[in-house]
Amino acid sequence: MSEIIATYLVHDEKHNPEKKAEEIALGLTVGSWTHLPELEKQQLEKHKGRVVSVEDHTKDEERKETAAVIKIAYPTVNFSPDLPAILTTVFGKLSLDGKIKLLDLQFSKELKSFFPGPRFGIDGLREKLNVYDRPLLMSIFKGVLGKDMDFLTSQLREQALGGIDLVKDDEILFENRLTPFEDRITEGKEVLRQVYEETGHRTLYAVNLTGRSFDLKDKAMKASSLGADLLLFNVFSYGLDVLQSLREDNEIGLPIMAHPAVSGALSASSVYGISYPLLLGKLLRYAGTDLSLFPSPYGSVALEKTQALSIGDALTKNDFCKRTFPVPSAGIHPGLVPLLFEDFGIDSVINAGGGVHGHPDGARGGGLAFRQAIDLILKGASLTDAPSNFPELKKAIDLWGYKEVAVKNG
Ligand code: 1AE
Repeated sequence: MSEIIATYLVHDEKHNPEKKAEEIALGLTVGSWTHLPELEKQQLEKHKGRVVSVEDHTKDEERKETAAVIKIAYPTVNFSPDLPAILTTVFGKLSLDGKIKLLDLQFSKELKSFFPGPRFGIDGLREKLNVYDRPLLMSIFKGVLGKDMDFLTSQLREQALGGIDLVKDDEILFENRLTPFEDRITEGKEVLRQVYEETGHRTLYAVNLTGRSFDLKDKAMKASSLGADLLLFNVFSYGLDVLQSLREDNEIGLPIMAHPAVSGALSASSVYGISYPLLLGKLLRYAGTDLSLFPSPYGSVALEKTQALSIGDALTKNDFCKRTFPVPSAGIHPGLVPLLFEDFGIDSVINAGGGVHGHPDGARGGGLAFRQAIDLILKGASLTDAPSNFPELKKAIDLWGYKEVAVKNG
């Protein structure tokens, strides 16, 4: 029988995680078990949850609770093969029932076959850009609220001239009169075409797909017909299944970049919610995002390093589907490139808003400074070795400093 196995961290006030595990396994599947007549028990057998393990007990005397990691297997026959049904089964009412955090979900092979994974993934996006030998560089429009198309397109041009590979809308830019969705796509495309003709550098633009849920499909199809490069999507304001529907629609057929807005409300607590690696890693990848943004361990909004690394791992490790680009973000400047490269490697995207636009030479200088930092790191050099022909990097380091990677022993 096919199952999905959920791993939870529980903090049990009754100091009996084994009992708690049994209650979950039965409560979320067949309900009451012990008082049922024998015939009914037999009929329900194939629906019954199963306690796989209860481990890592630690009794917290002060808080008077016992922490344990428990694994419960749920028969896939209980639910339809979609994320709304899966999440409601494994963490529906349970998410409201005291201190419990969903750490991971192990999908059976059969269940995985109902999920698309990314349409393009790391390799497909590299092909679109024709860049194979370095981390990609992304920047974010900044200060565009209340500004018109002239402002937006000149900012786009400066970012592209700085050698940036991907430019994304700010996630807080919604449908508006001054920079309408369709104009952003068509005029942005023209700017990037001109820069490509002038420099040979290709930049792709991720336009923010926003609005009411039922309008998204038509809007995304319109974006596709206008030649949009990518869609930015605030997936946690809508739901993972909406992302999956956008991914699966062949008439849309565009790469999707998932923004983590709102995910902190679901994942930031150490004792409640859904773990970051599951939410921003595995589930986003299975649902079909090509790029996943998340806070790096270093910038203005930071995640614990182990959490950030686990997200990167979930997005890129061997699985049934294509790999998703990890995009560690927030407060990133060129001086952090060595650490980001050390943590996330070549198959990642370095992403900055303020660290590009706040450069003394503007967005073009900011982009160049990042590209110079990436070049040095790939050569195994230190950022302090910046030669005199890297003036933009030097200015960035003078302004924001830099962090070297600690030398490893042995
Ligand atoms: C984790 C998301 C980061 C993001 O969307 C954003 O706008 C970052 O801006 P900066 O780089 O911190 O200015």
